[in-house]
Amino acid sequence: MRTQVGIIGAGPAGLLLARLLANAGIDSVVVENRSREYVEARIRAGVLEQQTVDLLTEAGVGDRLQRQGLRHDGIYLQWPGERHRIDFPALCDRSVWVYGQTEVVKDLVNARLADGPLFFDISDTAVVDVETDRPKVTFTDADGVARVLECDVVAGCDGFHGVSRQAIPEALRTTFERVYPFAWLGILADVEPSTDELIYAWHPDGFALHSMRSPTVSRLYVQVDPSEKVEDWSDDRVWDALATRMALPGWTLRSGPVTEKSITPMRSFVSGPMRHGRLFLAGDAAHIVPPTGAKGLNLAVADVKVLAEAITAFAKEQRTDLLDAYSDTATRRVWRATHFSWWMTSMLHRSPGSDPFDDQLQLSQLRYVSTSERAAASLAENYTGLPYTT
Ligand code: FAS
Ligand code: PHB
Repeated sequence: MRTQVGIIGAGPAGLLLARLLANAGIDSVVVENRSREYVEARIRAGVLEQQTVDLLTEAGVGDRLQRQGLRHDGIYLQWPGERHRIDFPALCDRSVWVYGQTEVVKDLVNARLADGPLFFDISDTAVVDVETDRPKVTFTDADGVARVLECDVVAGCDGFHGVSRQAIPEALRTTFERVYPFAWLGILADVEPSTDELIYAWHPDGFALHSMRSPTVSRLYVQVDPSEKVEDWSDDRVWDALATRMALPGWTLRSGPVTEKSITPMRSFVSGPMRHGRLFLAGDAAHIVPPTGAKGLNLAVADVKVLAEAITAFAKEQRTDLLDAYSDTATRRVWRATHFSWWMTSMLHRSPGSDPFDDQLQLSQLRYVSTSERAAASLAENYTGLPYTT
């Protein structure tokens, strides 16, 4: 088979790249090792930056998002006895939108199936000849047929556990990693959210987050030890921990049937460069942020916006300057999101071995961000998404 761009991975990065390229009249083939049902059901991110919403809308995949997405003009920061709102429009004239990644992926899969080939359930994926001008993606398709996809460019959008990053010789790769001594246990529950906007709560027992997916579905998280297992946490234990950690006089946490429960480890990870020859990495294939800053999905979108523009300039005008600049351009934003996500995580989570001095530092930071307009504006502009040009 032959195409202009071979895309590995049908997550947000791979699917959005395929859409942006199709809109530019550039052919691509997307290959994915999971089923359609699996990728569309994978519970992940929930918060979209305004510019992510704008990009999806401009790309023609934002209709349902515009109808069902929930615009949020702020978040609450909480610590025992106090809850403060960070007012995004007042501080940085931007908002965010709550719309589950599962829904983004469904919208993008539907668009992709109309635009071009999308192979689900493949296996044995490999990237070869990336140092030549005829790189290839080899794989076995769902029918067990060995395939060779010849491309002009390969986009590695296959996430943290994919094969693309490994196709860059280890001697040429630099990785930075911080594994946090805690994880998030997340639940989906069929219950009306107990808040209009997200609550990020610091508590001596550990962090808690109240998010949501719709007016009838809540999404909540509690900080747990990374060694804990989902079966260690009954629904009642989760609800008790959430109620304790987000307690506030006059406020009640509504509970309801838990429909999904999972534990996500927390790490910061950056791998560079994000390009080797004709192979370009985007999204979690190149970087992972802890979800505290709601950056993961939005960072994947930002990578793909830059990469789509670079590939289009190459395909249409034989320009290589944007391709050559891609890794540096994308990595600059990756580090800004990595720092912000680390900062939000460090401010809100008690680590094992935290002492009263650590607690006071975190509480002082929370009070400062909640009461200083300048400090709050810094959080607001990062959380809602700095302009793509920075
Ligand atoms: P993805 O991992 O989404 O997609 C990669 C795709 O490549 C997958 O479909 C995978 O099946 C496929 N693939 C992998 N190996 C392959 C191979 N060899 N051949 C073919 N295909 C292959 N972000 C937030 O902002 N907020 C959150 O709350 C949040 N929660 C998360 C919870 C979990 C458990 C995880 C893992 C991530 C979470 N994230 C969150 C981050 C997440 O949203 C990612 O940033 C986002 O999915 C990045 O999208 P992609 O780069 O497309 O990677
Ligand atoms: C979510 O709704 O899943 C969510 C929201 C904000 C975060 C992380 C996760 O920071």
